[in-house]
Amino acid sequence: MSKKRALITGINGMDGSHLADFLLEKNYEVYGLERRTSVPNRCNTKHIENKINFITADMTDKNSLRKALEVSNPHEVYNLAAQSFVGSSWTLAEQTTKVNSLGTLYLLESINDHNKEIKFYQASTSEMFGKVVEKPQRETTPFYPRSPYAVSKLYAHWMTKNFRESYGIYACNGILFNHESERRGLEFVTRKITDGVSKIVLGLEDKISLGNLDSKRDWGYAPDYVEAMWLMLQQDRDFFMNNKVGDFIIATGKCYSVREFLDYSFKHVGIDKWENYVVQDPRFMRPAEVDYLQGDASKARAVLGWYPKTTLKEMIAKMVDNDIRINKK
Ligand code: NAP
Ligand code: F7E
Repeated sequence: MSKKRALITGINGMDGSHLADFLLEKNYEVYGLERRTSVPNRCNTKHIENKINFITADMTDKNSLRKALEVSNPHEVYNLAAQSFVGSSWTLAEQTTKVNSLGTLYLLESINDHNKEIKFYQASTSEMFGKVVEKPQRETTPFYPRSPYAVSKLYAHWMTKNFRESYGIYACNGILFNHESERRGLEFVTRKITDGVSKIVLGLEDKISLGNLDSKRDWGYAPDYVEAMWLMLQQDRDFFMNNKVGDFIIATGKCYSVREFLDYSFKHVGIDKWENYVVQDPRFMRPAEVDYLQGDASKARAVLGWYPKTTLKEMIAKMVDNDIRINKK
């Protein structure tokens, strides 16, 4: 039997690279959409570089997406590309909207033109719940986005639903809560902390500068979460369309503050009082904050058989140890 083909946008990002690992393991032919950069940006995919069919395209350039579909002719498309950093979305509101909102529209329209049988995964986000109106958040919880990033993702979320209902496309929204890994970008709070802890323990730095320490997040491990993306696209088409099972919360159900994340990270290297090494800097505060996110993934467990496998402490240990290894060099 010929291999299944998957096209991943944002292949070199954290999730894109973990999903590529996962799909290669399942014997997929993997096509990775990457944007043109002056210096190659394949740190996360270096180890599988020769197994991926890279395609240069850009989410803001519809024609390039159309060509990417022609070249890859995929069975499944995973739309992971985004301006994904909430903190920058106020200064980059227009670019965030072009990539995250219009980019998704262009991709959906191109799929509709190219082949309606393609199964489509959209990277939706818990940020859409923003100023939460219910705890924990479920698929039925109303949205209240609090940043240009969240607003842009809400557009893409509804457009994905709209293409499902208007054109019968198997288009699925994974509403993923925060997930992290050793490949997380350095500006996100978890990696900023694990990288900072590693530098402190190695004597390279003496403090970490952070913003709001009171916000709470439901943090999972990215390699666990890419499995959920794949499972969402493996449902029977008729069952999917008839039961409107298309949107899923993916979360651990557990909620911790940034302070608790600091506590676990420093304790991992034997430091009990993290307060001695952390300073608050207004530069890292946001114009509007999301205070509390906690997801209820019981629908994913019931329909997909998915559940998170890695605990927060296990993930922190992996991230800190990895950063110590990198920063020792
Ligand atoms: P990430 O590491 O920031 O990766 C995003 C990828 O998108 C990068 O590879 C980036 O390319 C690419 N990209 C940005 N602009 C592009 C453009 N104009 N054209 C083509 N590619 C472009 O993000 P992630 O954490 O893996 O997240 C994956 C997706 O899930 C994103 O859509 C994010 O919004 C969403 N999400 C993430 C989380 C989370 O906690 N991680 C939770 C919910 C949803 P470069 O490598 O060139 O920068
Ligand atoms: O912030 C606080 C910050 O930037 C988490 C993205 O993947 O998950 C991510 O968005 C919290 C916020 O992630 C610093 O104010 C304190 O309350 O790590 P973050 P995020 O904004 O939750 C969602 C689900 C996505 O969809 C996004 O793409 O930590 N915080 N001090 C800080 N955050 C950062 N980055 N830096 C600090 O110094």
